[in-house]
Amino acid sequence: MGAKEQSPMSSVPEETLIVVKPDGVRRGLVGEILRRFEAKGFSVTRVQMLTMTKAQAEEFYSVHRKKQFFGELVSFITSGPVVGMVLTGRDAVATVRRMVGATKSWEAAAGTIRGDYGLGLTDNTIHASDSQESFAREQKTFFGK
Ligand code: 3AN
Repeated sequence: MGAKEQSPMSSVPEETLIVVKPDGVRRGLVGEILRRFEAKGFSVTRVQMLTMTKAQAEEFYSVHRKKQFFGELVSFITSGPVVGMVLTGRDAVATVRRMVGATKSWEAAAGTIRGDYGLGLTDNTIHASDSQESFAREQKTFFGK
């Protein structure tokens, strides 16, 4: 068995971070998003609402610094309050990203959060960490430690 594989009987919990973006908060989707992750079986182990500062947003999205949409992304994520949650459970990073859906909300599969609740790209309702390394950096940036 490879390092990433688990026996069907064992379940080593993993952590990931989701952030309900300003469009999701403005549209009153925090409860529905939280409900989906709890119903799936994840534990919400940390939660906070805040409005990101520009510096915090630039660090949060630092992997996209060179992209042409970086300025738009930072200005959008700082445009209003967001809600961050640490979710803990089996294979959390990959499982949560499947539940979030494709980046382009209009193409995201029905049944995913982006597929069910929006049509946006920059304003695509929710962020989810794409790896354990991203989770570690994003958690520190979001919560301050
Ligand atoms: P995901 O959030 O699905 O992992 P990434 O990591 O490729 O997507 O992009 C990070 C964020 O940047 C996306 N959630 C979206 O808000 C924004 N974004 C991605 N591609 C574009 C683009 N071409 N134009 C504007 N914003 C974009």
